[in-house]
Amino acid sequence: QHDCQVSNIQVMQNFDRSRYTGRWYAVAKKDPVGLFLLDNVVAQFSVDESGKMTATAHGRVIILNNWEMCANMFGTFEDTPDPAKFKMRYWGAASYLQTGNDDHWVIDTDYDNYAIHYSCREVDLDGTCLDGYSFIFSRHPTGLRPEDQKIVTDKKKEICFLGKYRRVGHTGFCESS
Ligand code: DAO
Repeated sequence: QHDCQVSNIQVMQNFDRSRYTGRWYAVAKKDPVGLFLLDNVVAQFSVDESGKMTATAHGRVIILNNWEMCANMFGTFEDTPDPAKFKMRYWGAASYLQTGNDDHWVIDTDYDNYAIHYSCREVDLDGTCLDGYSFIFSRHPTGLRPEDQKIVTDKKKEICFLGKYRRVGHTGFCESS
C-alpha cells in the first residue's frame, strides 16, 4: 500500500508489548515540524503490573535557542483497538521540556534487532500525513544489522517517509546522568 493515506498504513500484526520491552537505540529519525530530540536518543519500554505500556527516553535537545542538554522524558501509552497503535502522552523530567499527546504506532519489529515507529501529528485534507515523525530503533547501539536494512527501507517507503530520515548518532552525551 503506497498511496500514503495515513488510514491505510499497515502496522505490526499481533504486536506483543512484552517482547518489545527493554532498551532501544534510535539510529535514524524523520523529524516533525519543530523537532525536539536531536541525537543520543535511547528509549526504554516497560509493561507495568496492570499490563499498560510505559516508557522512559533520553536524548540531546537544544532549548531556549542555545542551551544544550540531555532531556529525560516519560511516556504512558493508552491502548486502542489495534494492538500496535497507541496514544502516547509524554512529558519531561523538567517543566521546560516538551509535553504532548501523539499517536505511537509500531509499524514493524522483530523484537530482537529492529523496530520502526511512526507518528502522524497532523493529517492533511487529502488523507496524507502533513506533520509526522518516525524513529528507526535498533537493539544495537552500533546500528542496524545489514540483513535488516532492506526491511527497514521497504517500510520507510510504505509509510511515505523514505528519504526524509537523518542518522541519529550516539556519542555518549546522555550517558553521564
Ligand atoms: O523529537 O521531535 C521530536 C518528537 C518526539 C517527541 C516525543 C519524545 C518523548 C518520548 C517519550 C517516550 C518514548 C518513546
